[in-house]
Amino acid sequence: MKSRLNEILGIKYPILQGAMARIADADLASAVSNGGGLGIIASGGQSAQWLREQIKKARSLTDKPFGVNLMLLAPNIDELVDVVCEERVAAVTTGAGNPGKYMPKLLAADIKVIPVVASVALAVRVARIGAHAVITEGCEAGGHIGETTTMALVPQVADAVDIPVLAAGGIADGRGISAAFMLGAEGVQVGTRFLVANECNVAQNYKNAILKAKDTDTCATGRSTGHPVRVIKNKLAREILSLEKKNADPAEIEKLCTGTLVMAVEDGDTDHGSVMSGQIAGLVKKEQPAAEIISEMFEEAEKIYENRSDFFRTGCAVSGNGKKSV
Ligand code: TUI
Repeated sequence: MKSRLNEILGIKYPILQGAMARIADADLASAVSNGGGLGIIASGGQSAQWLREQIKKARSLTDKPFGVNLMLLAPNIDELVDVVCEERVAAVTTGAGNPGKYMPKLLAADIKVIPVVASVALAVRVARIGAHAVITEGCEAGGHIGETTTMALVPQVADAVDIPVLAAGGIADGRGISAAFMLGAEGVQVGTRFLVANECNVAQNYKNAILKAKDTDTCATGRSTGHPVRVIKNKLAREILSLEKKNADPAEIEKLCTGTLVMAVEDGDTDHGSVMSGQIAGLVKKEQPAAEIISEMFEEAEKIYENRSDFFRTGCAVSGNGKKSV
């Protein structure tokens, strides 16, 4: 499966690795890039020095292109932008805001800019100011989310912009890729499935929480603070939800969340930490190398495409996971 993204980014498969804050480092990004996708180093919550070191490390681990994610709510965002421009990374994805202020600088450094958007309005705005592609992220995704689902958002964004659209949120296998392409996407961004990649340096307890999650095990906390975040429904999440139900002061909730991502990611405290995960975690059942995740997903998607006429002839598609056949 090829799209304009393969040419724009110089990658074999049109798949980007999601930017998991505090998790996605040079090890994971280079493994994804070596597997033919575009690996992403997540700079959210990290220092400029950490980011520069990770970029250099990734360059030592792969000769393929990789990117950096800029979380626009980061207090040191200006410094992080300077680092990606000085290091001239191949691509940047942005999240949690409007990247307009930084676009001229990023484009001048010859960086491919791919903002994550949660609305048609922002997709149109970033396309107008030179974005090379746009990641349309539905609220099935893990971490900071918008309000609209992938299913509803992707076709509306695809109709509204001429640049390539990637779908994100709820995609973890070949069926998700196929569905995204059917909706008008030319690529996908996948986060949750890469959390359990062998090369992902997150605490084993965090991986285990993803591996054992069921379909209904995530929830969105923080709607009352204006920063909804999808996480595994654990002790911390239940406490936040209960406070929100009682209309607690948003400042109190923000305080309760401080430091909780690091607790989950580094200490493996999956009861009191923030275990960010997409709704598709219930489909993620095994740890494997990142390259294998990518090839498996695209093999499944291609099988579905080869058998696509079965959708209409028999009303039963050959399932991408091989469990069902006509
Ligand atoms: O950014 C993400 N996901 C993230 S960032 C993150 S770090 C964090 N930690 C604690 C609290 C909050 C964040 C964890 N997960 N995804 C990309 C994304 N961007 N999702 C939604 C959006 C988004 C939402 C609204 C982008 C733009 C937007 O509107 C901006 C505007 O001005 O219209």
